Amino acid sequence: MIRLIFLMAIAVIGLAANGAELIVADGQVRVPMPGRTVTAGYFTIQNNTAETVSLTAVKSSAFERAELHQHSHQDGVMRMEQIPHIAIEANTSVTLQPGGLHLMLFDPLQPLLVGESVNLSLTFSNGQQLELSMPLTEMPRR
Ligand SMILES: [Cu+2]
Repeated sequence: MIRLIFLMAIAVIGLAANGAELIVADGQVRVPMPGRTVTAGYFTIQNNTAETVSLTAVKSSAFERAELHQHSHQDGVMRMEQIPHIAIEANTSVTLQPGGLHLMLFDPLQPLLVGESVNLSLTFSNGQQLELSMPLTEMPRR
């Protein structure tokens, strides 16, 4: 029994150490335009592990649905499409930003106000899950 507890302790320490190897920074979620129910989220993922890790799923209790999207140019038209995952190669970072990779959020389940924040749960291909809080920011005017 003592041996089992010892092994479990090692497993927990292992997970904790692993937890520092994927870092999400500079997160923000835009407040939707008035009357709109779709918005976008942006952040940077730093992969400090020795292997490629993919972001495979995102959930938020503040939205009905979240999808990973990318922008592409087709025949001079800017389009966006859903992608199954975002891969971050070993010791690199990937930034989700306007005009590029982004998080698409659908159908808010709560009032969204600039300055408040929403929670996001990010699931990665290595089994790691990150629970994050990201500030709500104003949609830039065009
Ligand atoms: Cu999109």
